[in-house]
Amino acid sequence: MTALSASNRTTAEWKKIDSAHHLHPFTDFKGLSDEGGARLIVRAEGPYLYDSEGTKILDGMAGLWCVNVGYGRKELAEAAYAQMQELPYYNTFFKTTTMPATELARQLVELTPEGLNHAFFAGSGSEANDTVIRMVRRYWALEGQPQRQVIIGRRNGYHGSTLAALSLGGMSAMHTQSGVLPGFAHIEPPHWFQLGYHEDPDEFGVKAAGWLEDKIQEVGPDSVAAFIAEPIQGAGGLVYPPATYWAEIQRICDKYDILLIVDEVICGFGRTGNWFGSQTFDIKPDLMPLAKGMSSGYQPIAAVMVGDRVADTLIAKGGEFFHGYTYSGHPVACAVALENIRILRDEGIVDRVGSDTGPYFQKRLRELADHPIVGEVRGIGMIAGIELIRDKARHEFFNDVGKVGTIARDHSFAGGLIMRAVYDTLVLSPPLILTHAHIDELVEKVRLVLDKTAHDTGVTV
Ligand code: PXG
Repeated sequence: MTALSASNRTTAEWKKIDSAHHLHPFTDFKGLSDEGGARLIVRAEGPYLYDSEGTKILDGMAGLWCVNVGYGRKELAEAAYAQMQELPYYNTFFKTTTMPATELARQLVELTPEGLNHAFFAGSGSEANDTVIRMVRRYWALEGQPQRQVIIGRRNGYHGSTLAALSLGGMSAMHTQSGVLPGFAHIEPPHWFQLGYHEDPDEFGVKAAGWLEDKIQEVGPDSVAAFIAEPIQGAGGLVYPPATYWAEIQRICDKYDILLIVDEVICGFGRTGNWFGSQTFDIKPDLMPLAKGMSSGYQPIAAVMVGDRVADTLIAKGGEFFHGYTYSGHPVACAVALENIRILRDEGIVDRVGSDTGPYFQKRLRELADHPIVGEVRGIGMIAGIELIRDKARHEFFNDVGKVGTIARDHSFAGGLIMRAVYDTLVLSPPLILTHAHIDELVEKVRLVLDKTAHDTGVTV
């Protein structure tokens, strides 16, 4: 077998072929092609990526919030190789199972909060969330309340890109392009810095949770099936909930008897310093979609953890559930997820994010808060947002929202650090294996990015 990297195509040739034939996700096709095509990533090790020009890049996003154990873990490759040789594929439909799927379900039940005793497998976070919608609707139909159809999500919430998942989510650009399916409603996220800056954060948290109650009243309590949210809103700009928010959300869901779906696709598998964000914020989900860090991105795999309330009904009253994917419980993906969980646990990675590297990462990033264009630094564990602002004293944001974020993002890429910009918030979600030295390197790079961005926007540093 010859690796493609051994081919003698030049970088320019790769880029040309890619531009000619490859449509990239969330990309302006023509814009990318006009810029000369995509950057070619050829290998990676630990928290570093290398492009075809040999440039070493610190990956502050762990791929797309997913490579929790870092790159180059041979054990994961070996787990895939061993499973491929023994049984590369068999499905879990038609009364069959495989050992990796069964064992992974068992371990996920053990790891996740109490009461989530069943797993349904999927291939991506989007598929997991489509599964969630199917389960919620089926649950209410079986409970004799089929009119409970509406699932409430949050503006800028991200739950995936299929038509159903984007409807669940609150990304207006996606809604405008594709339309929204019936049966979905959205409330504002608890974004204190933008929506409640002049209020006490705890009071704002209660108020923001109250928007759920308002929406339930508006839709009609008998029509609402569930509420979905990420513990920390990730792709929507790192919205960190005030301390009072989640307890109040839980109380409102209980009061109206609606299901609580906690999307752990980003927060799961150690990112917040616990195995799940639900543990960090003391939430009791009825349904919990998982993906990304479940295999550290080494294989596409996702799951929905199903709480007893829903599972008991689906099992006892449901008969056949007409839902599933060819790759539900794919044995190779499950074998890799199992080995990934072993690494996260046995190497103490999750524990370290909770007690050592996570607090250090947050402390060092907060040193940037005194920078003239930094309005707020927020986050926990290995997830953080740095919101840029034009005038701190007056709490005035930049006019053309997103422009300054993009300038910063471009400086970051040029300086060898992958950092996302969501509007004017810089987002970091690095591999969980960062050492203190890696964190120091990252923070230095971010400081340089801020200085250059301030310079470009005319703010004196
Ligand atoms: N839920 C959450 C919370 C996510 O962040 C999904 C579901 C969907 O997962 P899949 O595997 O279908 O992509 C996600 C995905 C970004 C970015 O630019 C974020 C995601 C995906 C792609 C890009 O921040 N999150």
